[in-house]
Amino acid sequence: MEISVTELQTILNRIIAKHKDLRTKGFSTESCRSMVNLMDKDGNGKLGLVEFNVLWNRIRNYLSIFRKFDLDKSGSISAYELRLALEAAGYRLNKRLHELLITRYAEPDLALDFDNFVCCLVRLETMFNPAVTPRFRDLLPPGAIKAFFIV
Ligand SMILES: [Ca+2]
Ligand SMILES: [Ca+2]
Repeated sequence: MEISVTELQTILNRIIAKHKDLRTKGFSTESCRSMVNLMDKDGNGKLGLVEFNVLWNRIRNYLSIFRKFDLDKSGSISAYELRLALEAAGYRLNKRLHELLITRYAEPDLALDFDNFVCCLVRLETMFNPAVTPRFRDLLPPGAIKAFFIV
């Protein structure tokens, strides 16, 4: 079984629609495409069962982090909540990257919807984990990731 970008979008949106407490407009085609690109180890442009399972386990983990750190129960993650959530997920980011993430992923009210929160974490996890996408790391000079991301 292989899951395409469109199929992934359908699956994920069907699942998150059941969680009424989450603020989200649903996963966009673009964010599903980047998830497929990031998880697609064999490079066939689709997610096999193993690749999908890895992604799904991460999303479940992100969902529990999201709920735990949505301190005001707004259904979204504010800049302050994001910092706490990312620290809980093991990321101690410098101020610059934190602000970059907010600029890139937050809605106009500066809070992250659930789908953007997932994209943000998938992206971070990929940047930090050389086993997932060596391609990204290859673009950076040695030591750049640590220097940039760690406080
Ligand atoms: Ca694949
Ligand atoms: Ca909140």
